[in-house]
Amino acid sequence: MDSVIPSQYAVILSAAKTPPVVRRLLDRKATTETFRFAQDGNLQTMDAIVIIGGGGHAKVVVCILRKLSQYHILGYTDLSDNGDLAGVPYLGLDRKLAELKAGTEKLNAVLAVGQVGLGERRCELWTRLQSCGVSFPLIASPDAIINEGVSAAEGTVVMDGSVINIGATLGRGAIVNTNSTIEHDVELADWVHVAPGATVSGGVTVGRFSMIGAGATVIEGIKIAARCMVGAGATVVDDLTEPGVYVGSPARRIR
Ligand code: JB2
Repeated sequence: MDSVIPSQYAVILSAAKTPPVVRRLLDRKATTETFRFAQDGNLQTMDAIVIIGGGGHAKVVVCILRKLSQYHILGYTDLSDNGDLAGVPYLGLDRKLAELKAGTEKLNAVLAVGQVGLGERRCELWTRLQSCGVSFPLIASPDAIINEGVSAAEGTVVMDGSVINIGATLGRGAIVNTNSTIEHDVELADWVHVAPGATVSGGVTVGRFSMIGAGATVIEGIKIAARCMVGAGATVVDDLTEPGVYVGSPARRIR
């Protein structure tokens, strides 16, 4: 089992007779750093991360981050204080990130404002926050299956139980939500959200900002344009060439 050493203990370590490797770590700007002993007994730093958004999606992201044991979660930002978020404290508004970034070499963030709808809002948020030097790593649940030959851009979040197969490419800020399937050679453009339990079959392309609703199925080879919203449980059997909302089986445009 890994043991986590919060930074306040690192200060105690510095006062004791400290091995050179530990001293090197302590000499770095450590305001947001935490250390842990990995299974091989070596001391490692944990990467500081801030959760953006404090709603339902954020809580699920917190659980995944904890399982990864790689990140020290500093807290979450939101438009207002939603109280304790699965044990994670509220830090303040998004401008808090610039302040935290000033005190550390590297600060990570995860965009955890999921919201059911098109991905424009997440893109706007990312653009604003990235300008203060924050990094958005790929966050992939250890309980997802990501097979060889998959590529994923920064800021993508892959949730528990999802399966992503060979040749799939995931764009920036994509959400591959719980128990969804992204088959071989699928292309998800930036800011796509595949909701829980959806199946995107082999060779499908999904355009920027589009969302595939919970439990929907897209059959193989289909092309979905940008800004399409596929309703929950829909079955997409024809290309969706225009932005719009598509529901039913077979999926038809309703607006
Ligand atoms: O600009 C923002 C901002 N705008 C909204 N900055 C920050 N830091 N936070 C922002 N938010 C916050 O995101 C809202 O104030 C709210 O607390 C949170 C969104 O929470 P909500 O529970 O409404 O949605 P969600 O995105 O966490 O979850 C939805 O989408 C998921 C994919 C839910 O419908 C879930 O059921 C779904 N699985």
